[in-house]
Amino acid sequence: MGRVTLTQYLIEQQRAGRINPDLRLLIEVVARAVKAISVNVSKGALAGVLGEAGTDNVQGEAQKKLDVIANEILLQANEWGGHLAAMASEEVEEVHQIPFDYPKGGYLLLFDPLDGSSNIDVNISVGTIFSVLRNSSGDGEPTEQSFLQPGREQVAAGYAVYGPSTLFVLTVGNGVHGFTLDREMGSFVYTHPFMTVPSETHEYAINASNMRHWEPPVQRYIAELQQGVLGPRGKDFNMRWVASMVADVHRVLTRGGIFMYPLDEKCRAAGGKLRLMYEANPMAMIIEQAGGAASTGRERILDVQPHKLHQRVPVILGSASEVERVVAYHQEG
Ligand code: P6P
Repeated sequence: MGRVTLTQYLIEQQRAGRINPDLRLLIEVVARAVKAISVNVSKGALAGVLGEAGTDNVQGEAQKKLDVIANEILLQANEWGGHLAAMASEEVEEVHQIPFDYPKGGYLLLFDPLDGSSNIDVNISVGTIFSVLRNSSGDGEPTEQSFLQPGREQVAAGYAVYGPSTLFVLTVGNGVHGFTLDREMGSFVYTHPFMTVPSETHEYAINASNMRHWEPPVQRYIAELQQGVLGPRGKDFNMRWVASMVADVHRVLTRGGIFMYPLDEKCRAAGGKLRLMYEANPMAMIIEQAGGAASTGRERILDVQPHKLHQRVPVILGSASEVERVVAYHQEG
């Protein structure tokens, strides 16, 4: 069989009635922006794009030059196509309106342009995460309120992971599909059809330095994993923590596992560490579409009713049986 590209996959999804031409164009434009970000990320020190930008983002975090570059690439790529009503970015406080001289469409695009960017300067994989909602504000200019829809309303979600290869992973509600960037051809090749999260696993991902801050259910769950074959789980487990959500979640999607950034005493006041609208929600849609589960520990992530565009939320996602166990421990208190 000849190589199928992202474009061909999207045309087939459109023919099957799963997406419309505007959503197809939206995803193709995001994928094109991802290619441009990949080129910048892969240049590293050669292009003077490493290091701090000298500015802070809405989260109060020091921006890397590549954070700013990736954000600009995504905003500029998506402004003119006529498929969007507005955009929201981790790097920008306010809703980004479509310039008045461009036509508007029916979708809202949210993204974390370069997640895990603290890893950039040490050459560790980073990624882009995006989420697509239908515009709920009619003909008026979209406001923050227009974006505040539960994750179950997403019509598409995906990420790019800039690792040894650049992968574009996407769901439009018909399973999860991966595409590998062919740098010579400049196209995304359909390499990972119907990705699924293995239900059983022996790997967990959590920042163990926060152990003393965790709530009892998480303390119990992790302690049992660490007791290994001598403990109630009856088998040994391995731990991984890249500190780049896209890299950690991609590993979970590819070979199973559980990824956890739970509520702890350090991040309790903020509601969690990871952002709901453009990190937790898109990853939760991907993981559920791949047969896994995604919870805050107390609630399905995709059912969380947002109250603020940049709000944070606890994240426990991956192999369904593991997530269900953690949720059960929260219910037991
Ligand atoms: P910590 C990166 O800054 C990020 O938002 C996620 O990509 C990652 O999973 C998490 O924070 C890492 O947090 O506390 O381990 O540095």
